[in-house]
Amino acid sequence: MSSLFDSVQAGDLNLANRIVMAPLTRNRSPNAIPPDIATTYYAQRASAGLLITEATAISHQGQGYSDVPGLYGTEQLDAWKRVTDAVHAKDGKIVVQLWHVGRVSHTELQPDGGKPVAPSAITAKTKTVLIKDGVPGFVDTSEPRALDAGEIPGIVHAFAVAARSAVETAGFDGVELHGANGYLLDQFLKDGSNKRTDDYGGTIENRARLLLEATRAVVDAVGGGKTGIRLSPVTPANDAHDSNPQPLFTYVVKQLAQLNLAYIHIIEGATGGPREIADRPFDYEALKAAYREAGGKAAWMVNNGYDRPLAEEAVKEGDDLVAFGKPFISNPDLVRRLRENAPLNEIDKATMYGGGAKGYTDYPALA
Ligand code: 8OZ
Repeated sequence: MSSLFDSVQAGDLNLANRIVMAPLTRNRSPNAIPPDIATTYYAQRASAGLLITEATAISHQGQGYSDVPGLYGTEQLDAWKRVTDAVHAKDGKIVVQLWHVGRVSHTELQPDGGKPVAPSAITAKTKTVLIKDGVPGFVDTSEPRALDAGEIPGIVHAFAVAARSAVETAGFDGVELHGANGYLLDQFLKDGSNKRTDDYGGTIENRARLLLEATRAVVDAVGGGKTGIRLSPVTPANDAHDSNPQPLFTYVVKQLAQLNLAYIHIIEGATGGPREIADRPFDYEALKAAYREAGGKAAWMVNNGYDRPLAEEAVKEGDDLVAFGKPFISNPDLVRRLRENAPLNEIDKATMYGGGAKGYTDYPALA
């Protein structure tokens, strides 16, 4: 029987323990370049079995919030290399989350002030963050335009290029496709946001096509053993909704089973909120069973609202990895605190998005 503190293999990644730092948006990267103190922030947390970076735009079009990082410019990649070097110096492992926001964006953040892109021209009922004169504020997302089918290969290619740059130039141990939380890949998956009538809309197979093409392209670029993917079957985040998620995600994981991935990362329930949603039931055990029955060997990573007892239970019951989000913001030494059952620092919500060192690199570790 495994414990949270046992090592585990996830594809090519040999992880010292099963505690993962979930991707956490921090809005501290002006011009999409991670700041120097991002090096300190991630290195402070390097005792996690795996660090997943904050979501990182694969292209300028893929950006949807102020001051989030990117992977498409040399200065961005150089800055990330300093981060991965610092994590590796502390024997940590770090993958970058590959992000295209789709419609969750604003014209002010898009190349040439254009409309954000989406499967269909339906505005997401959600907000994004624009930072003006250093002050973050929530604004409605802009009306998107539907992608032309001819633009889709370019997006698939952008995922692959970002993945290759991440591993070969920025020194990451691998990558995670952001297939969750109502961003582009999730927008294509779900019938609330995808009303297309071409090969990328309609049936489950068609709605899953972009996510699977992007994943295969990333696997071709860096290898399945360095590739993970994050999915959120029922989250309402960013106006995501699907009329029948169980068969949709069953199909997705069965297809992913053929790609020899490092891990599958599942957000259970509402991202950062309740683990059960009354009108959005979902059977996660059945999803995992479908993946294993289809031959999937990747590590199975669970996330959302885990504390120590729930995480230990999950690992005992056969989940391989547990990702912790907010507890990792306020506890750089979360692994030690869980091991010693020590109290956790409270999070300061006011410094989660935007700002500098305060609420970023100044949370204390145990003496
Ligand atoms: C919080 C604020 C902005 C973005 C996600 C990338 O939900 C995010 C995100 C979270 O996956």
